[in-house]
Amino acid sequence: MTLTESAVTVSTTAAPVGGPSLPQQRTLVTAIPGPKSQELLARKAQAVSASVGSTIPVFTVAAGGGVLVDVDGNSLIDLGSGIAVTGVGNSAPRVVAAVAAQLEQFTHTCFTVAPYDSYVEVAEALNRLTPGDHEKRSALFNSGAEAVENAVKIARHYTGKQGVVVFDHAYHGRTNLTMALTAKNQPYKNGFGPFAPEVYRVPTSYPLRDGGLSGAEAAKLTITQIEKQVGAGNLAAVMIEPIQGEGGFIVPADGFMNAIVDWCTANGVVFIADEVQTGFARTGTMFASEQFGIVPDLVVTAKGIAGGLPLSAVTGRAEIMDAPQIGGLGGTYGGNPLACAAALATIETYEEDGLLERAAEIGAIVREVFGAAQATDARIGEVRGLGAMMAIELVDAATGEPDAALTARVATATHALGVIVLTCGTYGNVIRFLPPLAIGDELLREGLQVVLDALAAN
Ligand code: PLZ
Repeated sequence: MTLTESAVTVSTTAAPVGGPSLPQQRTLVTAIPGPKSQELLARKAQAVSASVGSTIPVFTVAAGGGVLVDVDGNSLIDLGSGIAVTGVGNSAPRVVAAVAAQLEQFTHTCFTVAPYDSYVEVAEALNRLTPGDHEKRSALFNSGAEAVENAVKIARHYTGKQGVVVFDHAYHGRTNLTMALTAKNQPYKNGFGPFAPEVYRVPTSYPLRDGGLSGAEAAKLTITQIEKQVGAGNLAAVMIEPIQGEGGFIVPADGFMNAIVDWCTANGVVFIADEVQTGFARTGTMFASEQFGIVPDLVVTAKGIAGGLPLSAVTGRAEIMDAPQIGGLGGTYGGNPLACAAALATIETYEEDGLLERAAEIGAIVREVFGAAQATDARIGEVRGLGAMMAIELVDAATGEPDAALTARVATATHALGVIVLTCGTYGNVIRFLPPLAIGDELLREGLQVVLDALAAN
């Protein structure tokens, strides 16, 4: 099949323009997936590595606000934001305008060859927005995993030490070092070893599943394990997601994070907050660290930073960030001008459109809906999260054991009804809600009701 033929096959009508002006409604005109998506799925199977999966079996032609329109003309409610990326919504107007203008000027010089001001402006914004009023510096990269790797490089260089402590249920990426940092074997690590050395895993605080330890109790166990099994003298960094994302939207008990930060400070260990998923207004504050009252030495950001364009960053204490040799940090595309233009427009959108407050409102709605459902359905083991980063953990009503099979059935049924939800969790039994902050109340409530209907039917 030639390219022209295939283009004709999949678009008999002109694709709708994305962005918030798309009709904000759930409309199903075919089964999910429809015939055109099925045709593309067949081509995907022939052309794309079978190892690259997709959560939803439909192909996108437009998205914006709280909806995603597929190639068959179905309009689905988006409760995933492409895994917490499009907080400002897809094709958000400021982002589109800024990237279009930048496209007309120049697309690439490589910042480490010929610099440009938007990179500096993004760094200034990150230094202003991340927790703490100490002097900061930033460096820009492409993906979350790449920024995580660089945070480790910087911490090692600064401390002259090598060990890195990470936590049970952690997710930090899929590159070799970040696979070592990530906890879960399937699907992220299985068969891909050997993994990078000098990575040590310790328990986290998981109130539903650690017997309800207080934050202080959980931290004591964790710190004892670090001291006995690694030793502060060998440790460059402790890295943690303030709320664990892929691991199950696990919110640590009060005081846990503070105790870990205090121990790091007292022991010359760099504390790194991986805010790749929690960052940028998602939890109701610009960064989740703020809500735990902690000031990380380094903060890693990505996802929500640039409205869907690939960009990531490490931001932190100037003396740590400036430690590596000149030229020690870089990369061809890190802080690409299109991504920087998008980031500046995205950050302006969070700040000007009241999206931090909106994230808190969204969280309150999710908590209200599932809190009420939990009262009559013991399979909802917990409703948890912060702001617009919420989840339900599904369990066997009798035993409280994780119910991954139920979770998969509910997610599949929800997709079939035209609502995009994502699952997560070490035990595969968590449904997470990461709607675009641009979604309206009515659409959000409709999407959540569909999840409840799917749960009731399963
Ligand atoms: N740190 C906390 O959540 C990415 C992974 C999706 P990249 N999470 C989504 C998948 O299946 O690959 C993530 C994260 C945290 C780091 C990362 C890695 O970010 O941009 O995917 O490299």
